Amino acid sequence: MYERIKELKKEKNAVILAHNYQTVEVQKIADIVGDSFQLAKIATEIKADIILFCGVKFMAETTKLLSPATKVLLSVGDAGCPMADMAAANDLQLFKEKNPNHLIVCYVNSSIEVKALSDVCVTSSNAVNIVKQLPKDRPIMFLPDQNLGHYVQSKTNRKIDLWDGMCPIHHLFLTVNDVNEARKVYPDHQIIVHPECRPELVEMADFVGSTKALSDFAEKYDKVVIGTEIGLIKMLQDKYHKKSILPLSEKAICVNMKKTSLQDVLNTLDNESNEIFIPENIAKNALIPIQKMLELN
Ligand code: CIZ
Ligand code: SF4
Repeated sequence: MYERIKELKKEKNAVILAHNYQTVEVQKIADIVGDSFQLAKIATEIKADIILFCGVKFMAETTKLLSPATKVLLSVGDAGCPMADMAAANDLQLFKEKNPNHLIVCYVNSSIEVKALSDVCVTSSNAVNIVKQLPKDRPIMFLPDQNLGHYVQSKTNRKIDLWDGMCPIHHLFLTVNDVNEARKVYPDHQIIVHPECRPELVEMADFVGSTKALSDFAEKYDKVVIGTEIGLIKMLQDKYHKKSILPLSEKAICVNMKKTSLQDVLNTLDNESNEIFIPENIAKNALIPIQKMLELN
């Protein structure tokens, strides 16, 4: 299958991008593996006719926004993000009507319609840095992730209103008990977690960061327990055979991220299916918060 996919890639002048949470076998066929924004940005520098994004929908949409002339395909048509679905554009519109003075900060894990209503977009890598630069006299609404919003608030001393959303994987399947247990069993390991985890768990960790920051950390240390989606941990275990890299919990599996198989990669590329289309008026407005992020980053 690898050979067939490679042939198709050449034939169609296609590039395959895979998110850090994809399975190792899918990451191995990808040209580039990274976090969603890293990948969307790299995509603008690639000269390809087709970009096949192995991940979830909002990631392929961000890529399409930044590379509008390229055909962007999503590896599996119904791979979505439950957290992104927790912020509906019409609810945000209502909030804006009632709170016209608020600056709307959206996490990149949001729908394209929500982005189109936001002032600035952030990722888990740059959220703190960007919020620090926002005008101090405006209140902030952060959505959809209450946990990342809470983390940003703790690092910036800004009063932030938090949307009632969260990532079920990080919020429900990574617990304070898991940290207590890991400290007991692996006292010589660093415990590092993603800011989508609950605040009480974030406070207990030795380091908090995006998937990119967690990977960079694991490059420097030989013994780490990582609290995030299992795909990143499997990727790092595969890369650093000799290190002790352990998951904080084996239960933190994002079903949507795991929908993509090698067969899907092959079929999607072969049939050029699951193409991402963004209506022009939405694309125009959704690009504004993304460009603002690039400018402030
Ligand atoms: O932006 C991404 O790729 C996500 C979802 C998380 C991260 O920390 O990289
Ligand atoms: Fe969405 Fe959480 Fe899955 Fe990331 S891990 S795609 S935030 S549900």
